[in-house]
Amino acid sequence: MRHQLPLAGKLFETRSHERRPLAVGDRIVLDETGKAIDAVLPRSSQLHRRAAAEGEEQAQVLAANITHVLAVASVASPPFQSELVDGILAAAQRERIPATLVLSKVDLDAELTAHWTMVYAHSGARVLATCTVPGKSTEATLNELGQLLHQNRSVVVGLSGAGKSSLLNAIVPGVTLRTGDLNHIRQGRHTTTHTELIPLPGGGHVLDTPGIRNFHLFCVGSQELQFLFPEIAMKLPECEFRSCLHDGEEHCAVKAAVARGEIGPTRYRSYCTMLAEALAAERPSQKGGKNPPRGGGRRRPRR
Ligand SMILES: Nc1nc2c(ncn2[C@@H]2O[C@H](COP(=O)(O)OP(=O)(O)OP(=O)(O)O)[C@@H](O)[C@H]2O)c(=O)[nH]1
Ligand SMILES: [Mg+2]
Ligand SMILES: [Zn+2]
Repeated sequence: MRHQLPLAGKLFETRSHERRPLAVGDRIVLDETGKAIDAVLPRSSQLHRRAAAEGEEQAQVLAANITHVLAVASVASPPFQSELVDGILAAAQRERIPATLVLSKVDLDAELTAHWTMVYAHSGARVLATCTVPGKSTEATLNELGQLLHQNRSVVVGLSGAGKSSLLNAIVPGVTLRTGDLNHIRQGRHTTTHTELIPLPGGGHVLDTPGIRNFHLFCVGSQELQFLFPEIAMKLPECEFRSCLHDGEEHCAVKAAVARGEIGPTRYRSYCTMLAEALAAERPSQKGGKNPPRGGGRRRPRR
């Protein structure tokens, strides 16, 4: 059953760092009349990004109280977008929410499927390659995904047209979400226009979301970023300088691993882009600089 309830005015003041005080998946408390939302209970987890707003930085919470993030990215049509995927995976890592990367539409390009599977092998996310086209569908990975969905409260995120709703239609019996025409999507029209929480027969919940074009982390620190890319974090003990941020230092184990092909160049590029943004936000001259500058201790040798 669906109800529309107003929010108590105080929620707009106490949660001003968020663009909206309530997110899909939130647990709420009603007031004594039972007709208005009085409080939002603390979240066990949230997937949030920097809202594209002017003025003070605000967070947009895409989903609250989730146990699984499903990033869907097509290998072709629309083309795979590394920065978007890396932003989603880093945000999940930040909240310690297990993530799965679905490489969708694998019927369109086997070579790219193999390439991206390899790039994300050490990203901390489970990688599943899928196709939902009748007659060519990937039964094993769709079944595996079905199991994951039944055990979790999952949020499905990705570019418009990546095939998020098609995936849920193929996996969940009885679900018939509207799916899009790529010509409409190319003109900037999303097929799914609001986030929907779908209870699954047999257990679990899924939140299908409208497509997003970018995913910038909200208020992330320059020192924190390296830990959001597990394949980078793995190399840290080998960098010569303890304060190495892996963006140009000598004797950097991360750069060496990129050169040897152990870390994907697109993953490293996404890290460097996020790092540059975080450092710019930390500069003291900038308003809203919340984190300490990285300071002069950067070249401290490890021993
Ligand atoms: N070739 C191929 N096309 C697919 C596959 N899965 C989905 N599509 C097509 O991709 C288009 C977009 O699919 P949707 O499921 O609507 O995409 P979405 O990610 O939900 O899009 P938004 O709701 O706009 O965010 C549709 O035309 C689907 O038929 C697949 O495995 N292979
Ligand atoms: Mg959709
Ligand atoms: Zn380094």
